[in-house]
Amino acid sequence: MAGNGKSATEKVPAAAHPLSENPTEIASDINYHVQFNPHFSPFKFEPEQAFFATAESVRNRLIKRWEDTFWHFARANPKHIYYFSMEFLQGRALTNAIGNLGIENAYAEALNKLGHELEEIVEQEKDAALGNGGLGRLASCFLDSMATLNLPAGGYGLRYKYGLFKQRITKQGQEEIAEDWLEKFSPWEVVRHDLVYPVRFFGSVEVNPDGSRNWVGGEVVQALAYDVPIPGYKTKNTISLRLWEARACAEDFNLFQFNDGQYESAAQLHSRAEQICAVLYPGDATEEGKLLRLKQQFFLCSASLQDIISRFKNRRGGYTWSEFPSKVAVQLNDTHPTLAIPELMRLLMDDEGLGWDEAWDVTTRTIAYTNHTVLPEALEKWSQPVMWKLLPRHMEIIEEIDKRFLAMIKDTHPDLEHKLPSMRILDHNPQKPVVRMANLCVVSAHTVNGVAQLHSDILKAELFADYVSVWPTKFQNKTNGITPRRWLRFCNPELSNLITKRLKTDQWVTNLDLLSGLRKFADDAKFQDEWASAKMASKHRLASYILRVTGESIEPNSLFDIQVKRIHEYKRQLLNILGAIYRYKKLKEMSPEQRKNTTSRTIMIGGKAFATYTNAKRIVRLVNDVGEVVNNDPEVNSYLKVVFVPNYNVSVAEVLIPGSELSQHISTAGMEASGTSNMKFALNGCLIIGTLDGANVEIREEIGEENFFLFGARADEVPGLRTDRENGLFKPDPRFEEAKEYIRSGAFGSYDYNPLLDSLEGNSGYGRGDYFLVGHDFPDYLDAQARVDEAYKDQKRWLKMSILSTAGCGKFSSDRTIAQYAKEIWNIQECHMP
Ligand code: B1H
Repeated sequence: MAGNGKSATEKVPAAAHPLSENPTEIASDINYHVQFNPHFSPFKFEPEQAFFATAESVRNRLIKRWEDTFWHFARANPKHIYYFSMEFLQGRALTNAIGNLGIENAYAEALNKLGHELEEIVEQEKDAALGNGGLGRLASCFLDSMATLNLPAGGYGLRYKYGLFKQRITKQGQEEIAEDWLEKFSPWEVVRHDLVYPVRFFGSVEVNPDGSRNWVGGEVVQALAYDVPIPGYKTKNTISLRLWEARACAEDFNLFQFNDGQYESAAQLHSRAEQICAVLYPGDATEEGKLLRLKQQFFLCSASLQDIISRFKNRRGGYTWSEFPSKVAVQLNDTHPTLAIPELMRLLMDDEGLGWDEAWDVTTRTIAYTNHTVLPEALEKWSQPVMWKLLPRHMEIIEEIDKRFLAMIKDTHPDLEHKLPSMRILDHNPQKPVVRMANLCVVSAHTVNGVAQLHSDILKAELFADYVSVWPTKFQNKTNGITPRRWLRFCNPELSNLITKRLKTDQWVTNLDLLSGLRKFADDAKFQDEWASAKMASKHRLASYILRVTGESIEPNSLFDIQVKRIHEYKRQLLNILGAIYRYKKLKEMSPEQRKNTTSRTIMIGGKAFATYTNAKRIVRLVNDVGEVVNNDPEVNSYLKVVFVPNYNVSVAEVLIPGSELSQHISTAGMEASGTSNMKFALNGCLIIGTLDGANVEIREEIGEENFFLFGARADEVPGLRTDRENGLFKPDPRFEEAKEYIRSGAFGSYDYNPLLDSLEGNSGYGRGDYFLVGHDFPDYLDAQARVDEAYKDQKRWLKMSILSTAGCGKFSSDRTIAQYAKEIWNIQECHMP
């Protein structure tokens, strides 16, 4: 999608000589990069140097396909989809690139010739962690599927200097360290020095004699494009992730002040510009932090839309604005890029001279919105005074959208008039007037979707219920998915080779429904043996990893039980660790003989806590404190270990998930919009213990209820249970009291866990009165865990369930999700490179 000049009409250049796939020639190409693209002192060819040279060699192969794809799209001129996201959690790129290009063996051999092992070289790469969790990783899986499905598509995001923080675990719990993913450089990005757009902040609105309006003054920063190639699997199509970096204009550097020795004030505007892309999520506890986050959001929207409009205007054969929506689709990844709505209106009206109605028609037919959460604290609301200051023209436009929405409802849905205070975009609460971003999205987008069936149903029945009668066809479901390339084919070679051997085809990698062909082998003893060996290889790899990063030695013959995700009270890591504590206490009470009849477990918990989320940090500390006691208790530690896996990220997930046997997806029902790691685990033959929440519901439907360890309250029971609790009707199970009491007794050290435990007591309020129903679900959870222990004792039964898990995961390919978005929301077709 490069280029906004007249390039689209130029002659397509002749194809360059194809890049060799011969290992000897690849080796000499890698050597070439070491020599002529030197980033290090000469004659160093350690793994790190080998990684950068290898990545550059691979990148050149991608660049050829990338250029060809760009020209192909330019000629065919299809409708494009642009995925706007504040987060892309790409992880590492090398294995994925050579895997998608189908040249992993050639590169492995080439590196051997140079005295290196591919596995070791791959480990040198830093994760591109430009995201927090599921929402960001989903965006990256979507890009992989868009490229693989040959869709004319691209992603727009920000090039944060520091991605998600690195987590270090000390005796005190979690410590955050800035993650310098660009410390050396990223071999994958290409800076486009010719793609620069001005983005304005602050200033004022000027009214022209003809009544048109202009946003002027304030401060202007430059958005500079960095492109990352996204190769499709077994296709030449290679699309772009375009990340914007903020730069100050040269004129903003005050030479006069600098020469006068006032270095800091001379560079003030420069450092202000640099702050915009400095960190992934600037803490928003302060007003400065909030303003910076808002600036980031606007910066993404403005630069991306200017880029899209410039490309639209330069396309072959001219343009009329009314056909913009038949050439451009924009998908908003949650409300974070909502400002695309008023910004597109502004660009069309103030810069292109369209009237309101025409601009509104174009905008609303272009933009669609995905909601990813119903948690009230995650529903964005921006202060009106802050918005008026930073984006005065946009606030005028938002006021007008709000005004017209009110008029429309009064006119066409008078029955809804009494709902307008909560339905409208502007909340004029005098204490705290805000703009409700989700409402702006619902009013303006042509389609609104949730990310799993249950979540989409909740959106229609609760969060957006009042809008459904106004726009009955606006609301859709698109159940999330994951890319089978990264999350099975590449991260689990043993299992994927076995699957390919059994199915006698590797077509499942792009047609995941073919996995259902494994069902008929679920009872086959030979296949079960092979399945067990493949799993064991991954368990050994996982055990070595744990030993390396924690010093803890874990037993590959124990049941590997994993919960990895962001630490949040609604995800209920506390339920997991209370269960582990109860298990430990019971093991202590048993005789040695009794212990021998139990199922040995290794419980692994990992995830990052937001730096200012105190209870989440207490949970991290508790898991570590419990591990310290349990793992050093010689009576018990061959039956139970509790390990906190530090610094959970995409590449750690690629080691953990293949080696898992049981994974926990145990959120309070109705609170996890979808979850996507549940799909990754199930795809890798891991059984799930979980609640009826998010995509768990659909996973259980697909793999069969007998292969899923279900427990806990249902979403529709939750409000009643909370009311009961408030009315003093909750009777805690004695086992729950026993587990909490064990912590209070100091069994896991002297740290004061009372504030955390107190969140499980009382009878009312968010975060008090056990809002997340840990106490209510605890007995049912223990029963489900007992069923797990029993099932694991029968290895044939367990293996059958494991095979059926994988076999039932066809639906959860992001290829299926993206095909549905393409057809049902974007109305775009594939544009396959010959
Ligand atoms: C999800 C977020 C999110 N939902 C605010 N919402 C953020 C909200 O930086 N912020 O301000 C960042 C992220 N993330 C997740 O999206 C859901 O919790 C998961 O259930 C879901 O699977 C995932 C992808 O749809």
